[in-house]
Amino acid sequence: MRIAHLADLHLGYRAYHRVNQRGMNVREADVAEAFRQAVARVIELRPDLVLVAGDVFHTVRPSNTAIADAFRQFSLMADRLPGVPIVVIAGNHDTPRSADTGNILNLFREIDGVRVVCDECRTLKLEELETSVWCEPHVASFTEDPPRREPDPSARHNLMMLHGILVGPRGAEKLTYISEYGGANIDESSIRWPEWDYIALGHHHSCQEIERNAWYAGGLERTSTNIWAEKEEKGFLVYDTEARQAEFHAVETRTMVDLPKISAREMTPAELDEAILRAVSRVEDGLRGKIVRLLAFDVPRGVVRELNHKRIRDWKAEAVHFHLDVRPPEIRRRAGSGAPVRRQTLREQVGGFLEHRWEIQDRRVERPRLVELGTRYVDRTTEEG
Ligand SMILES: [Mn+2]
Repeated sequence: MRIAHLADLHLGYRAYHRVNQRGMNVREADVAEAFRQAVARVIELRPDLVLVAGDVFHTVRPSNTAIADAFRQFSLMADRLPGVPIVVIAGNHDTPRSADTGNILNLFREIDGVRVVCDECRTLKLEELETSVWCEPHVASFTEDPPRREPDPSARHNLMMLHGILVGPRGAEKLTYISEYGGANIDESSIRWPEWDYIALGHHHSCQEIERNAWYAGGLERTSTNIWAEKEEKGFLVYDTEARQAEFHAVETRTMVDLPKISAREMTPAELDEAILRAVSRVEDGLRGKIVRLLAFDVPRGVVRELNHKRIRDWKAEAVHFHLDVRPPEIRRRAGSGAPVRRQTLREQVGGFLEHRWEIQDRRVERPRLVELGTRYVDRTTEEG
């Protein structure tokens, strides 16, 4: 049996306040386009089964455009692959905090051939394939006691699909960055790995083998909290249960360029400007249509002020996103090992997390206010000892 395994589509994701000719956020359009490509490719590949391991949508309330687009693509896939079951579970992004909000993924139940599991663990029996799929959506994993994950003895093939972050030696070794906060922790020892023909994982945004029979498919576009950690190609997997082998199928994504870092120590503004210009000119065919980052370390505030901001603004206008990430000199202190390190204070960690990492799902929350409140609470606990 050949299984197409997709995950973390994040349809409706938006970033950078940049719109295309049709008035659509450029990144939202990119994500939709990556999914279109993936669907077209899945249709060509004619798998026996399609698994979508959570985070179909980036938010609990995606835009109408994102919903309509997703519905169209799932309908197309179901229509072109008659008799091929398409099984979808909810991830942390498309699971509302309150049960009475209802899950938008349930809409896809209207499509013949699509099955959706949002609210609890369920074993789906796919008679035509003599296969059972243990479906474990985010809410079901997000509990203190892990569910008892049992293969179905009456099935020829037993598959498992879940969405979360593996906690244990495999996760520690193989999940090298945090895709996103807010995922369920899945204790590796609660899974009896060899008992399953395939384990389709979602949540980690890079394609990653965990065991020979267990993979994260990774996302189709770069939508992690820190996209710069997603250097690899994006796409989906086709797993063959007989050969016990996974094949990766890449999709085309927006070009992302992370320029070599500049160490600006002792540089004058003119020298740093020159170094920045040199770095940016190295981008082949210019910045247009690209997401570009340039990191410069050890830049004092006074130097930042005197940089050529007009030119930087032009680059920002040209690229889809140009991020000149200028960092001030760090206060260093010697640690026991002799290496110069500076540990962040708890206040800085909390502030940084809320400022850059925490994904605000509720529009009423203002980020500056959130950061202010978070750091104030830290201060208060410190004061109270
Ligand atoms: Mn995700």
